[in-house]
Amino acid sequence: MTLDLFPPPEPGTKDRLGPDSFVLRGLALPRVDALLPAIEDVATRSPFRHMVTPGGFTMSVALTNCGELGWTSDRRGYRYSAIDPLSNAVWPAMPAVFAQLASEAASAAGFAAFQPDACLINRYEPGSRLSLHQDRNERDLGAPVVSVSLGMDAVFLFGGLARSDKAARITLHHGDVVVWGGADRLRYHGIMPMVDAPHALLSRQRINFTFRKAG
Ligand code: MD3
Ligand code: FE
Repeated sequence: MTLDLFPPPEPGTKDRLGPDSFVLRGLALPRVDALLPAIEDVATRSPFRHMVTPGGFTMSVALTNCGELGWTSDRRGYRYSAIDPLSNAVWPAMPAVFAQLASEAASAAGFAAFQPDACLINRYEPGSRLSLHQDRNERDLGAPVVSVSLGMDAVFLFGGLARSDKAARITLHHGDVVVWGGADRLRYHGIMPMVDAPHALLSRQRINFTFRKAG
C-alpha cells in the first residue's frame, strides 16, 4: 500500500470557484453506469473527431456533440450547427440521463430551470490540452454552463475576464460536476496538458461534457 497524499475530495462537497460558479464534488458518481453507455451510443452515430481551428491548428482534444445543436470548428470559424458535418445528419438526441444530471446540477448551484439545447463532449488522452479561451458563441449568456468530468484527473485553469489575468488551478476528478454562470460565465479557462495516470474505469482517457443553451 502507498500513502495517497492527494485523495479525491469528499463526494457531496460544494466548492465555490467564483461568485457564480461551484464544483459539486462527485455529483455524477451515482449515474456513471448510465452515462458511459449513453456516451458510447452518441459516439457510434457521431464519432469523436479532432477539429481544426480557424487558425489552422488541429485540436489535441477529440470531440462530438449531442442535443439540438453541436459546436463545430473549421478554417472558416467556430459555430453551433444542427447538422454534424461528419455524418451530414442531425446530432444524436440528448440522452435522458444527461438532461436529468444537467438540471439537477444547475438547481444545486442556484440556477433554476436549466434547459440546455447543446452538449459538447470532449475526449482527452495523455498530452491533450485545451488552451485558455472564452465560451461566447452561445446566444444566451445569461444561462449557465454545466460540465461533467469522467475518467482521468485534469488540472482546470480558471482565469479572469482578460486573457492576461492570472489563472487559478483546480483539479477535477472523476464524477465532479461544475456549474458556471452569471459573473463567471465569460471568464477565460482551459485544461493543462493531461498527465498519463490511467483511471480504474476509463483507463487513459478523460471525458468531459458541457451542457449549454446555445440557440
Ligand atoms: C467556464 N471544456 O468545452 S469544462 C469547453 O474540461 C471547455 O473539457 C473544458 O472549456 C473541459 O469549452 C472545461 C468547464 C467549462 C466549460 C465552459 C465554461 C468552464 C467554463 C464557460 C464559461 C466559464
Ligand atoms: Fe470552454
